[in-house]
Amino acid sequence: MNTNITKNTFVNEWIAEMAKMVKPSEIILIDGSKEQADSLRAQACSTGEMIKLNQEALPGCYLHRTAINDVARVEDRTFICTSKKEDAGNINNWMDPKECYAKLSKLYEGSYSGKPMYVIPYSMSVVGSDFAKYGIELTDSIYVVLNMLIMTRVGINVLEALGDSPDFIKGLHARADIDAEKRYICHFPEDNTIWSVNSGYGGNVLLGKKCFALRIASYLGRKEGWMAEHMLILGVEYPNGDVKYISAAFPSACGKTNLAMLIPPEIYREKGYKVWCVGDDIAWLRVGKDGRLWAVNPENGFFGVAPGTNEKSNPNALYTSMRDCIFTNVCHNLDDNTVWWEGLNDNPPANALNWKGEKWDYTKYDKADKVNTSGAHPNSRFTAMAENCPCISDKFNDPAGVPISAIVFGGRRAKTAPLVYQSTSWQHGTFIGSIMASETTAAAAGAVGVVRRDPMAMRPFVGYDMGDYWSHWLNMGKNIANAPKIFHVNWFRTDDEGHFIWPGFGDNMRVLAWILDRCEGKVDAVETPIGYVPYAEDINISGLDISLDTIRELLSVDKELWLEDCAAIKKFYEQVGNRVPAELYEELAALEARLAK
Ligand code: GTP
Ligand code: SPV
Ligand code: MN
Repeated sequence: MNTNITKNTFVNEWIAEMAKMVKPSEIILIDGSKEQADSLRAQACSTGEMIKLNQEALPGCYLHRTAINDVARVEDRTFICTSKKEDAGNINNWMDPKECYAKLSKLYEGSYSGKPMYVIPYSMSVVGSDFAKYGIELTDSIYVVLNMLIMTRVGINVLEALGDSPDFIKGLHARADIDAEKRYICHFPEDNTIWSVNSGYGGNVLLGKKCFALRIASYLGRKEGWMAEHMLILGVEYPNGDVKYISAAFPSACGKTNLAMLIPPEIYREKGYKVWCVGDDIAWLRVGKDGRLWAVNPENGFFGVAPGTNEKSNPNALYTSMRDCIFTNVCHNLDDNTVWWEGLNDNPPANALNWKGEKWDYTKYDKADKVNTSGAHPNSRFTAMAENCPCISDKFNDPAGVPISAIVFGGRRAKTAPLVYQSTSWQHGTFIGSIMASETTAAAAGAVGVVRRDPMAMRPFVGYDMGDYWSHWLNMGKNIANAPKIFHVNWFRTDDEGHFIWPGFGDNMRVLAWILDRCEGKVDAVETPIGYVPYAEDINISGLDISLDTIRELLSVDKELWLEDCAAIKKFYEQVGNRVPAELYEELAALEARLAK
């Protein structure tokens, strides 16, 4: 078998070594051409791996179903394999690298037999730019190839940019038996290596995304003095044409894609406000020569949550997903060969297959048991091209990225966290990020709706010790002369009946407007024990069916609840362990003291 498929000897030697283990029938280099992608799509349709959808309604769109046991990231089977256990920290699962390589080698052995190995050279960020980092993913899955072609920049130009350098991330993926008991997503930050086996789903197998652009990149960022964060990036355009950029970290399935593609309410649109999307999931951040923090989105597409996406909640995402898109685990409407999901509209298809590929009876839908009775899986997704997004920023392909005015943290909290508040300093902002908490969602396997601490929305994605990660945040702050201001939002406060109080979605613009006004020093705020909270009158509610009293309620700070939270934070810090920076313990003590007053 010819393993000399590139001009880079490091790449070739690694491919040869991996091929010896997984034993493919042949090796195919993915060159980024349309012809090759077309032929792979045709092949995947011929075997049933993908279904070609109605090309009039959904041009270039396909449907794929993953195995029923393989529909989300698996955090309990995700490992950081550093030579010292302490370096992975208490929050990550750890395995000794030698032990892990040996264990997984057995699972990989002969796993490609009878199938080709696809070699995907890809770039995170614009090829050749200062931010760019290169990876090569080896996979036995056409679905993975086709998703990577959308999500990253793939092609021969990546190999040209890499030249004869050994500086690339080595990713090996094998579907093997899709055996959940033998599923492993393992990261070897010291070796620039990712091994993923026994899954075919999203964040487990599209190795450029969570595995590289967050776990490996966060490790590299700490070493090299930059940051890899689970953040969307958006630009707010003012009527005079100025654009201010915001990056926001919310946990999985907590609203990043929605906020990134927000359409402002009428009262803002008529004045000339617009929102531009730079990224919906990941931001790489560096300090610029001008002392500001600059961000790029290293991805090239969106792997977005389908359920809940509709004409009203996120028309931009809906439009983006209607061309050149791969749908995963949504409901298949057999009457017109299109797709459907819960929350798309009020007309569930009568003749349809559910996400498992079974005949689906929508009248049996039970909100309390979505996984078993819904048409689409709660974590079903669309993989769509950024360039197809109507509100994509003209800076999307700018190698320099965009300067960030505000960093926003946010979680899904029924109580406690107010609609919005601002930190008093970078250190206090880092503290606010470190104490983030959110209800778990369907994006990861396990229970849904349980409050857990998810610092900076990075709990599942930091490639090293969490305490060291917080120190890195504090250190970065010292190097940014003109640092962004740090805020926290919560779109998910509920009333006594469990309904969301804040309308959310496009109306979140009203909160972004306050945030940017604060950055410009244009509006006052109330000093509370937790930070600066808006005067209710300063949240623009014109055109909304919501009273000033409701806004007051959304902004209220319940000291008792916060004191309870402090106790939980202390426990969490103890769990993170002895590398929690002293500054954060000081912030916690100061918060408690202010609350007790
Ligand atoms: P990942 O791709 O998993 O990282 O998720 P994400 O953070 O991009 O979340 P996304 O924008 O896809 O939203 C996930 C869910 O939250 C969807 O069901 C949305 O309908 C819902 N959601 C998003 N924004 C809001 C909001 O402002 N209010 C409310 N109530 N729900 C929202
Ligand atoms: C997330 O879970 O945060 C996602 C989806 O963005 S996945 O790519 O599966 O991680
Ligand atoms: Mn995400």
